[in-house]
Amino acid sequence: MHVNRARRVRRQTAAALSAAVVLGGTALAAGPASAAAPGTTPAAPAAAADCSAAYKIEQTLSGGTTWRMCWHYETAAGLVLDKISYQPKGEAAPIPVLTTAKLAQIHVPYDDGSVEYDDLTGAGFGQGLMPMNAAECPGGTIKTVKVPEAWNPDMANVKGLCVTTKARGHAYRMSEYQENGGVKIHQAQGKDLLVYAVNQVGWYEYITEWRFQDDGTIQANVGATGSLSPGDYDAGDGRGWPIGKGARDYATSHSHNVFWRLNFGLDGSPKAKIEQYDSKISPPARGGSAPTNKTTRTSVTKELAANAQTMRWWRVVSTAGKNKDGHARSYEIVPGPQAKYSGRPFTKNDLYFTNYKKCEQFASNNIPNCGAGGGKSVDKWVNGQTLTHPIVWVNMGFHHVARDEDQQPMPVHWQGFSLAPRDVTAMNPLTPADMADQNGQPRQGS
Ligand SMILES: [Cu+2]
Repeated sequence: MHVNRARRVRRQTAAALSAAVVLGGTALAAGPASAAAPGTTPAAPAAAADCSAAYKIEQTLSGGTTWRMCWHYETAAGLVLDKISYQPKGEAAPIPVLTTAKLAQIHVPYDDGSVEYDDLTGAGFGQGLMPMNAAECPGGTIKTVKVPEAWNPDMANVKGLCVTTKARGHAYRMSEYQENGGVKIHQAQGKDLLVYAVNQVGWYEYITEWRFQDDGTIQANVGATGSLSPGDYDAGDGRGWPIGKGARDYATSHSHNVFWRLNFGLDGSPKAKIEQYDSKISPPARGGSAPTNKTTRTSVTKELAANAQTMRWWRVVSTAGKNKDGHARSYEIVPGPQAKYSGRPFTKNDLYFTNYKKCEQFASNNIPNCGAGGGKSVDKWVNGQTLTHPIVWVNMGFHHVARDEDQQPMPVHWQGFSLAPRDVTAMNPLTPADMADQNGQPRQGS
């Protein structure tokens, strides 16, 4: 037997109540679960970000880079980051990067075909915001989040958003050989700003994490932890994995297909261009000593459902700003490791580029009404429109075949992608002052 929706909600509510008790809140027993009926989630995404002090995040990292953003919390989408800007040292003003960045769905189909969930819009993801204690936000601050339309009044205000920093290891290392025969080691240890929240859905707890690196890179990750659903221990070979003694207790395999929605605002403009790059390797030419590789650019001018391929990549290019080398600023989309699930039209592609439409907010089981024939999933929104204000949808699937180590608790498994700055600054934003003259012309060692 699989855990049905009602039971998942009950479990979630029970956990939320016990968490409230831990925090000293008053637990109410009455009916939040009854408010959990599908379709009751409010439709409209929140209006313009409230960026009063409580909703502002600003962090200068050790390399001199400052990230700024606003955050808000939506009933279905959970944590939403707005007006994200990046200001490395040497830039006079913040460089706007993203207008809005958020999760757009976590789709969880089970391998035996018994059930599939849309965790954001159909299973109460946003309602499951979990309180954190100081230990799980090391060195940071935990902000209080107001959960709109909270099913459980005791969980309407949750200390649930961690803002902290973390060492990343080497940002760079370089040996510089001096004329006197010595070696000067240039090295820097990188630092990231981390913003994360934990949402419980059924037996799972999802960590939604955003990392903002001092070198301009943004990473979006979702980590799944908590517990395997005990109601799903009935699969056989090929659909599950035995996690109890011997050939018993087969946990049903399933996928977590996580979608993100990115609304770029590079240099303050929603009008960006999308480019796809592909490389083709050919055998050595006659007389040549090695294979050749030619990289070509394709302008993506119309809505597109795109797929990763070896040596293929995409970037979102600013139409409003250039770096000090005169190159258009851009961010490259770097998918992480993934297992794409081909079972539904909206999971069949790794990326979707759609033209902005306010009602298009969730990759599947979309809540706002896009009108007759408007469609409920992102695949339907790729229908030939010219991209004047592109929205980027990233789909990263993880096929979870359980293992003995998954109990108990289940170790976090991560999936996500990066956005890498490409020509946002004229040089490495962490270049030390004594190498600032090496733009396009590195000094030769002696
Ligand atoms: Cu899983």
